[in-house]
Amino acid sequence: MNAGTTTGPGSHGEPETGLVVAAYGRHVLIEDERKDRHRCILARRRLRAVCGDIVQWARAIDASGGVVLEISPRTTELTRPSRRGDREVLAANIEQVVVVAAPRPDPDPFLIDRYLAASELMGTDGCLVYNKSDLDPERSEMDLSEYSAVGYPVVTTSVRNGAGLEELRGLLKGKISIFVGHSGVGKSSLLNLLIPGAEIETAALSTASGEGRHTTTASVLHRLNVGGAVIDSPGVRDYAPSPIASRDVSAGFREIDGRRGDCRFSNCMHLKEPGCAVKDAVESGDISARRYESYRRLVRLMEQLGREVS
Ligand SMILES: Nc1nc2c(ncn2[C@@H]2O[C@H](COP(=O)(O)OP(=O)(O)O)[C@@H](O)[C@H]2O)c(=O)[nH]1
Ligand SMILES: [Mg+2]
Ligand SMILES: [Zn+2]
Repeated sequence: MNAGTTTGPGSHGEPETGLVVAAYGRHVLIEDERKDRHRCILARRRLRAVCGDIVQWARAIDASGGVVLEISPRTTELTRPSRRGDREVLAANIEQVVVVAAPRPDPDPFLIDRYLAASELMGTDGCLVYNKSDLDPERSEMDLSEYSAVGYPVVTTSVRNGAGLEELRGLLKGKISIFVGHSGVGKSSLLNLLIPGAEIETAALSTASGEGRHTTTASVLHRLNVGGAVIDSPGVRDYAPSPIASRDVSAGFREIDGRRGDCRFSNCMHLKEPGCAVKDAVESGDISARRYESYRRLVRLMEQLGREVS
């Protein structure tokens, strides 16, 4: 019986509200209001659910699982450029982007800046976790002050010796966060330390979805016992926010955006214009030259993406 795709009278219960804790194509795992999890199928081809979505769903009466009927409007969307050049939603209703970096694999500050820019652009909190601090006791492999100087919380952690774990827990408490960053920096290890059994749970979820091979490619939402939740996202080699106008890039860099009104020209792009307060601040060292370079690179990237779509 194809209970997963029909919603005829009698086959399903009344619609109820649920939370998407994992999505694998048309298969999604829904957490109900009692925090039980159910394997569901999207009712219509046009529906596209991502981790963190709030949905209306109906449970199958004579079988396990159910069907997702509607996806509620999202408060935030973490996106990246899709292969076709527009935007692909990675996760929904996020309140905080937690960028995880480590001494190894080599930290990439430009990648960190692009994630923080994405969090600024979607209007959520952003913060930085420097994990594997046991490998860099002197904190010499990365300039963390670039981030704390502009107001991002920075937490130094180690899964090896437990350093910073309580501070991290405090940062995550009561919010829906997503862990992002290079693969291999320790996102899943941190999560497993925060939520013992998270790894086992991830494996169980992907088996229940019947799509076990997606274990490492899907985002999974885990509840914290202090309130809130963390979405563990698969590791990436690279990331950029989805296409925006190049003049909107400055909104992704708070120290640049904050000087917007001080430039001679109101439409200053802070690139070659005279009387640019941002370039002055870079010269005087008030803005990190490296963060500014990140801004310029992202402007160039958005110009390229813009040309590709048009
Ligand atoms: N030395 C050290 N190794 C760590 C730490 N955290 C994670 N690792 C190791 O780094 C590797 C990648 O970790 P993983 O959690 O899979 O990274 P992810 O790809 O970001 O999820 C594993 O071999 C972990 O054991 C840490 O704090 N210190
Ligand atoms: Mg991982
Ligand atoms: Zn300017």
